[in-house]
Amino acid sequence: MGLPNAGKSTLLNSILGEDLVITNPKAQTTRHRIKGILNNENSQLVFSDTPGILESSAYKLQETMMGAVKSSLDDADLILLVLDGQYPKTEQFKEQISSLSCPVIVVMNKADLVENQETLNNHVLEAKKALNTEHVVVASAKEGFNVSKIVNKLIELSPEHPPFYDGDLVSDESVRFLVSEMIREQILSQYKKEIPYSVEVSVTNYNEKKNIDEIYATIYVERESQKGIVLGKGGSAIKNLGIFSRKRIEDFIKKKVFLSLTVKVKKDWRSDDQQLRYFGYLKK
Ligand SMILES: Nc1nc2c(ncn2[C@@H]2O[C@H](COP(=O)(O)OP(=O)(O)OP(=O)(O)O)[C@@H](O)[C@H]2O)c(=O)[nH]1
Ligand SMILES: [Mg+2]
Repeated sequence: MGLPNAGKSTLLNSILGEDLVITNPKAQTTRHRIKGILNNENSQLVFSDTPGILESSAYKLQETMMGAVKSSLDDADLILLVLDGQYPKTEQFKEQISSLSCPVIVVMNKADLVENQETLNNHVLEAKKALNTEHVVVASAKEGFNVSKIVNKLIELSPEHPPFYDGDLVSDESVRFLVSEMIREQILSQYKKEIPYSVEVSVTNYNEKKNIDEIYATIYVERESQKGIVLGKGGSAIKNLGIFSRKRIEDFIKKKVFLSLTVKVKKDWRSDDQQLRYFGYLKK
């Protein structure tokens, strides 16, 4: 758990050694609870990546995102609280952390961006005191610094239990879902202002062929004007989006991809229960 942009998803990818979940400098990148599984010789850790905690919700979508945080916390044996080491805002979590019954490990992330060692040391001391925990690890998810230390701590503090998942599975999410997220990741990178927040992506068809996977996806926007922006002049923006998305997906599935993107308007989908259910944000 942590605030938007603290580096939760980057940390999960670094732990897994794979770009499973999407990351971006824009806040509110993660919208769902997404599981990632780390299998070691004698252990299995099941992580839930969660959306960043918001103080208030302007859209129904954000309410469902906070529901995903809550369900993850309710299920967890251990909590990893990821803080931005530059501005840890420890006090903000004091009450919530004290109400949890499971152990909490605090990750003082983005250590590479904190220039002064003394500042970092002070942030660690403050976190230990405010959150009443000995488990504070200074780390950089982006550079992989101290990531194995976090994993070792998690294994040490985890309860013993038979594995939940078989073998080498890295996630129980469908490839369709992961692919739609990767397209959304490229939208976050390539479009400005409200576009990334107004967009949802859904894979409508996935045909696995011998040497190539054919993927058809629809990008939903809230208004007609946004459709024009996503397409760009003469379709130039969506063409670019297709190129970068295809590359991202190919790197992940390690196979050639044919990708076709369509844009549709679903008016005000972020505030509409029926649409949110359709996109998997609300239980059926
Ligand atoms: N320099 C530096 N950047 C980092 C580090 N960890 C994450 N970042 C960057 O911080 C930004 C946010 O990272 P995310 O992993 O998407 O953050 P998040 O907490 O999952 O954000 P939400 O999903 O919006 O809640 C990205 O641009 C990352 O590259 C780090 O240790 N050092
Ligand atoms: Mg995230």
